[in-house]
Amino acid sequence: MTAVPLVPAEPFPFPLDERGVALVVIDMQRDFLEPGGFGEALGNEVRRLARIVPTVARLLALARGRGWPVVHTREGHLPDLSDCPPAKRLRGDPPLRIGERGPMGRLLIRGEPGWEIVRELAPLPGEIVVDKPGKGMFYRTDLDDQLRRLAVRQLVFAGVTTEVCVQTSMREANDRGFECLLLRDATASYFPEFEAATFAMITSQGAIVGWTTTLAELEGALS
Ligand code: TIU
Repeated sequence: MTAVPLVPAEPFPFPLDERGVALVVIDMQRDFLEPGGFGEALGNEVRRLARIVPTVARLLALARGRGWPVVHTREGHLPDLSDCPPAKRLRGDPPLRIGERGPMGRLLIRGEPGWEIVRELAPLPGEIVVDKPGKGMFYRTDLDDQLRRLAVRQLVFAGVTTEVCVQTSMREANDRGFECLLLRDATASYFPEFEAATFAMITSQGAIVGWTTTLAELEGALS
């Protein structure tokens, strides 16, 4: 048995096995981070999300340097909206709903400028890019098969937003048997109180959904 590093974490240290870990970066798209996108159309003040970009960039560099598989997700819909149910499309102001035209193209539509991942965090060739129509990264995607082919058992999570697509994806991953570690300083919500609530929820009851840590603690454990 090879000893695995213990990452200081809540609610207790996370035994990180680099033979089966992947990094997952959720939805770091212009539509959520920049003014004029889908996040703002829903009535949110978007600027606090961009503050995590340098931390996520450092995390990506760490994962790439250590040879971990890297997964990027993008939330978005087909131009004809056939994959967007009314329960989702009817949110927000009518002129600013999914599929309507904004300053970065049609809101949350695949291929539009606003749907792109921010330049600083662009996927590299060979990395897994998952296009998802929902909040969870496994809903109507082949990610489960891709991760199993790579013998991935543990997932390190970053991205936005903490209580929507990140938490949903962590819960889906937990049900599928993956151990999940969320980096508190590499995720963000439009609502700071929801970040704290999410961290408390997922780590409660002995890591019922997963663990949380910081990038510095992860880097320290691996150095
Ligand atoms: N609205 C919100 O907080 N999030 C989303 O709609 N998608 C993601 O979290 N990616």
